[in-house]
Amino acid sequence: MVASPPSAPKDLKLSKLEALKQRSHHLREPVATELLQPTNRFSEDGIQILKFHGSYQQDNRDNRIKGQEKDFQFMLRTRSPAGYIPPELYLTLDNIANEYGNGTLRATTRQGFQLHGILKKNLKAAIAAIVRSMGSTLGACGDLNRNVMAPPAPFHNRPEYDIAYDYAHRLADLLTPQTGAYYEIWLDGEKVISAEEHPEVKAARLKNGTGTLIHQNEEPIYGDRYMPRKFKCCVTVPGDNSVDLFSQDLTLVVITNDRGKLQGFNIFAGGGLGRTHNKEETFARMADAIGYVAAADVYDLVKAIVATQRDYGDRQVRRHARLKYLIHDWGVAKFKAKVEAYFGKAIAPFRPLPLFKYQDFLGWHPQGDGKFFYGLAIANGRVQDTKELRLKSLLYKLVSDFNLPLRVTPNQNVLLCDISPDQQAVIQVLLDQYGVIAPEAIDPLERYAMACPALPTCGLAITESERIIPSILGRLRALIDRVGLKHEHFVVRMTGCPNGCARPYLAELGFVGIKPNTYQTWLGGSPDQTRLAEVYMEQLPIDQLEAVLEPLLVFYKDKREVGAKGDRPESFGDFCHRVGFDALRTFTSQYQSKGTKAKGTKGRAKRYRIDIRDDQYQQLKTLAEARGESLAAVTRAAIAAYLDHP
Ligand code: SRM
Ligand code: SF4
Repeated sequence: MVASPPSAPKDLKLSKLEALKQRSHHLREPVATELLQPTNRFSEDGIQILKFHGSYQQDNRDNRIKGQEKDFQFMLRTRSPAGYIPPELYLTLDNIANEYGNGTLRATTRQGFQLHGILKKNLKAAIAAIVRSMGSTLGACGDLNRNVMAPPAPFHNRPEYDIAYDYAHRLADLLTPQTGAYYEIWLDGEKVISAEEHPEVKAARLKNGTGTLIHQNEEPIYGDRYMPRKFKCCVTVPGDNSVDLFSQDLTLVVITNDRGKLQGFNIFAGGGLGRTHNKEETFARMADAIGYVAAADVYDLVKAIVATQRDYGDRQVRRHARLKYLIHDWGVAKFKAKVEAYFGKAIAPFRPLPLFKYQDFLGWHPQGDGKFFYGLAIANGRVQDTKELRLKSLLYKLVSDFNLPLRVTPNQNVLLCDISPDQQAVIQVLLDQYGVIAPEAIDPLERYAMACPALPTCGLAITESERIIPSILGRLRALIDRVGLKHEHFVVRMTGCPNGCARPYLAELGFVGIKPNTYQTWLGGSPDQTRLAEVYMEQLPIDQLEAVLEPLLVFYKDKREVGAKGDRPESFGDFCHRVGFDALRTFTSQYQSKGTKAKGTKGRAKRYRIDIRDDQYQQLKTLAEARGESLAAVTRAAIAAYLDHP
């Protein structure tokens, strides 16, 4: 029995940002007016509304000089469902980076591209060029549905992959803002159609729901004030966690029948990673399994979930406004009941799923349609030319010479798609010539690592991230080799603040900037990002990286489960999770590094734990003090004496 349609709570008083959204006239003002003003920046209100158009006002923090005006510039982010970037769009982005930006592009953790360093006077030309090249930045930032993710691999012989890709686009279209503001402001009203919407999406957007639609509104799904906060979705296939599905507000998992025909979707909801240091009421959260929906009803269910968050999400306290807090506060049962009230029927039970695995799709792969794709690694997503690797020039050449579409991966890499067999050899020659190394030759520590941009562009960064991670990974590699784990690797992710943009809370080793040169350290995530890590150390000064990690790695080396021959041994994250942080800390406290071990011992001294009573401990301690010897020496002597005459 489904409850009657909901009546959303009425806000007592609108918060500053809610009032701003309300009077923005569906994202028009004050951006439209301020864009025409001969200034190099927007007002505070302008900055907030500009985000919905896919742009952030930033300044180059390296160039800050006390007392002088900041070096204002803008970041632009594409909205590219499933990471799809048509060739003409890529070439345009490259041109904009050269002409108006800082000369680099950056593949993001949500499968878009970012451009940095654009001046206000060039913003309109840049956005217009993107839209005319089949791209968009609308809704890439702001309080609405963000870029919809999907596994990027174009496996055309595995129907579930094509379905996930298709539905990522449909979901993106369904939840795209309907306001005319974007075209009015950036294209002088010219409505450029980038791709035809699926007719089902058009119909679904306007279908009269039980409270899901706001009638007579330019934004029938969002209304005047859009969402309380950003909203993030993905569509994936059973077993594929390339999208970090547990970190999303809403995840759809494609369910097909034996013949690969779409039946429906499993639904997860309530994931999210953003936190604030020292504010326990903010936390990273894994999405919960909600249920199953038949394909015919999927739009209605998505609209019902969006409407639930739209109407009940916290619009007073932004820090508490994401869907994850609503589900946490209500519990899954109440959340489901509210969603069902909008949906108009009960949500079916969740279908069984295989275990999810992480995949990065690097290197050559058949697409299953006679063509191939090549997954190209991009360190931290930064597309630029260096002495060793002329990545930016290579990508431009490959896309322009062969007209290849790209798919950005959720791990800040790109897949070059639709390569015909006769192009493969010549493309491989170009990859070699420009300095690309085979995926197997990349240190897996680097291959699976991610870092957010942080300094100098991100206004919220507390520490370095993208710029420091290469040296951190180098030090980690040296340490791992030194403790005798030469072929071992694990997932390392780093961010310059607790917002979680490179999803560090799902890594096996996560570094989260907490104060300059100091990182909160997270351990215990799984290699497939299916478990949340936990804080192991509140503040790790980065110069103590080796001292802190060495005992953990040695403990791991000695005590991990090895399994059958040929199997990969237990991973570092799984190990930390299994033994628990108490055991890690105990081992660490008793650990003597090779560098400090007693003279004459070969290798690291072995340590054992023995329980003794409090009074015995006190007796040993008193004796040790009286004799001026160490507690350990006195204890050893006492045990030896007993063993000699038991
Ligand atoms: Fe993020 C804010 C960069 C993915 C959580 N994020 C920012 C801003 C815009 C900083 C700001 O508000 O001034 C960063 C711009 C930095 C710069 O200089 O470019 C920024 N976020 C990024 C990107 C580029 C990181 C990357 O290495 O690729 C990612 C862009 C994705 C995209 O194409 O849309 C990016 N951000 C994420 C993710 C990961 C994800 O979505 O899968 C998260 C964690 C998941 C989540 O949302 O829970 C994330 N970003 C945040 C938050 C915290 C949100 C929260 O709920 O508390 C903020 C701050 C905010 O919104 O107030 C933030
Ligand atoms: Fe900026 Fe923090 Fe996101 Fe890094 S995690 S990009 S520092 S907001």
